[in-house]
Formats: sequence, C-alpha cells, structure tokens
Amino acid sequence: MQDNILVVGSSGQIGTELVLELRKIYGNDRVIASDIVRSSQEIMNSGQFEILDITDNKKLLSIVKKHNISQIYLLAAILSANAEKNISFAWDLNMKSLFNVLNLAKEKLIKKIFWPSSIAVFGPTTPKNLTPQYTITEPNTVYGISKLSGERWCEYYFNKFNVDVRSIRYPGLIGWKSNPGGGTTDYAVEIFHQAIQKKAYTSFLSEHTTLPMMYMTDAIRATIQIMEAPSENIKIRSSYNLAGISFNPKEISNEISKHIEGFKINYSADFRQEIADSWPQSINDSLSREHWNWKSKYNLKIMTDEMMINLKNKYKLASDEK
Ligand code: NAD
Ligand code: AKB
Repeated sequence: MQDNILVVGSSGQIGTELVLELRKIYGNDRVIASDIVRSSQEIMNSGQFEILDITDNKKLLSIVKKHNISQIYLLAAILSANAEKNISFAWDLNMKSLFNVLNLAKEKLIKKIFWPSSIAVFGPTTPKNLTPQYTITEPNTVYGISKLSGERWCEYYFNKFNVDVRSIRYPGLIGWKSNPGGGTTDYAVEIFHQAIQKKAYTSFLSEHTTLPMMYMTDAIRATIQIMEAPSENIKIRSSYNLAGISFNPKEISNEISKHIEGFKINYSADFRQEIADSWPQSINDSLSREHWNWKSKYNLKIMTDEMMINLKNKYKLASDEK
C-alpha cells in the first residue's frame, strides 16, 4: 500500500487550497482531507474526507491506520483574534492538537509532519523591521504564546525522538478560495470581499498599520517546498521565518481602488489593533532562502490583480447559480 497524506483542518483558509494542490501533485486518492466541519465542494468531490476532531486521539489513530497515513499537515488551530476571546479553549486546542500529532511520529506511526507557526511568535520587544530568525520572542497574545511553545516542542521532538517535523512562521495570508478565519491580518482578506460587494470597507486596523503578508499561492508553494526538501537541508526544526509583501490598510486600499471605482475605506480600530501593533512590519527570511531555496513571487499589485479577477468571478458564478 502507498504512503498517504492527511490534512487536518482542510476546511480553513490554508486547507482549502493546500488539499487541492497536494492532490494535483500526489493524486486525489493519496490526500485525505479532514476537519470538524465539511470542506469545500471541490475538496469533498475530488477525494476522501473524514470528520475529525483533532483532540480526539483515538479517532485520529483510527484514521491514520485506515488510510495508511505517513505524513500529516496539521492546520487546525484558533487564530489570534478568536483566541483572545476564549484563551483556555484556544491554548488547549492549539497545544493538544500538536502533541497528538507529534506523539504519532514519536511512536513511528507516521514519518513526517508539517505544523505552521506564525509571525505571532514575535512581540512588542522584537525588532520590527526585517525581523531576524533569531531574536527576542516575547509574544503577548495567547495565540503567539501557543505558537512559540509549539515551536519549542517541535524542536524538542526532533532532537530527542528524531521526529521529522517542519515548520514555517507564516505571515498574514491572503487568498480568495475561502473566508477569513478569526485572525488579525484577516482585514486584508475581508477588504476584497467588501470592496466587490459594497464598494466600501471599515478596517479594524488603522491606516498605517504595516504587517508582513503573503499571497496564498506563495504560501502553499513554500509549504510543499519545505516538506519536499531533503531532511538534511532543514536545519531549523523550530520554525523558519518566511517573507512575502509588507503593506498597510491604506496601501492595499489604494491598490483596490484601481479595480473598484469609488471604493471607500474607513478606519475604526478595535482590540485587534493592539495585537497588530505587537507584531513585526517586515521579516528577514534569508535562512529559508539559503537552506531550502525559498523565494516569494507575488508583490502587492500582482496579488491584488489576481484576488480581484478570481473573487469577482466567484461572486458572479454564485449569483448566476441563484
Ligand atoms: P482557519 O481558521 O481558516 O482554519 C482552521 C481550520 O481548523 C478550520 O477549518 C476549523 O474548522 C478547523 N478546526 C478547528 N478546530 C478543529 C478541531 N478540533 N479538529 C479539527 N479541525 C478543527 O485557519 P487557517 O488560516 O487555515 O490557518 C491554518 C494554520 O495556519 C493555523 O495553525 C494557523 O495558526 C496557521 N497560520 C495561519 C495564518 C493565516 O494568515 N491564515 C498565518 C499564520 C499561521
Ligand atoms: C492571525 O492574524 O492570527 C494569523 C497569523 C498571522 O498568524 N493570520
């Protein structure tokens, strides 16, 4: 029997795109999607799907055995803004999910793990510009604390138990195939939907809040690239810095205005402003470039052009179907 891949959290922003890309590369039968809720029609129709609560260790084990899983991409988590609303639930989910998967690899039941970290591991005392790989990490959000702890555990499991775990500190990700999932950088996804539907958007971050971001296509490519790299090239087993584009709400709204005549942006900062203010503005990802040949492709203009074409098309198709 062939080795198969399990994606946990396949209904979210990353999962929605990652499953389809993995199925293109490895074949529909070899990539099993899973989540606590059903995934997109495209995922449900193109391969196998399992309902899985990742905190349910027994069910996880039975799925791994049933499908002969050798690799897990663990995407299930509570993101920064939602995590602040229910801190103990977020901590439990973000940590328990990781331990359940790390322990499968420790017991040699699976061979390789992808687990995403985030720019949220940085905090207010971290240098903000071109934040280096090794620097001060004093996050002040429950999400950031869970990601930093997760990074330490990944490195520990690699050193002590030879677990092949690979990780990226994603910046804020922007894609058109799914809806935002409770993060602080998600304004940069919402803004596209509102621009097309209402020609207006009220940003929950102030106009000059610059954050590190990345187009989803670049992020998916990085994810698969780090997983396919030879093990000896992956010299950092906590998590790698990854950089795409940095911009603020004003800059992205200027770009969107070129596609939507009369587009208006207003600003009404809420609790997410404090989270954003604690994060870097740009990232130095030289070690990802050096170790596993990473290079981002999308700039703000090309990303905005692609988001606009695809989202306008998606809304048009949805209204044609009514
Ligand atoms: P998302 O919130 O869009 O998706 C998470 C998915 O996990 C959802 O489909 C949800 O139903 C599922 N889930 C929640 N609880 C579950 C459980 N108990 N069992 C199984 N599934 C469960 O998140 P995303 O944006 O796709 O992010 C995926 C991962 O990448 C997370 O670890 C996140 O921290 C990380 N990340 C994301 C970004 C980003 O900008 N999207 C940036 C940095 C890191
Ligand atoms: C969030 O805003 O919580 C995420 C992230 C940067 O980890 N998008």
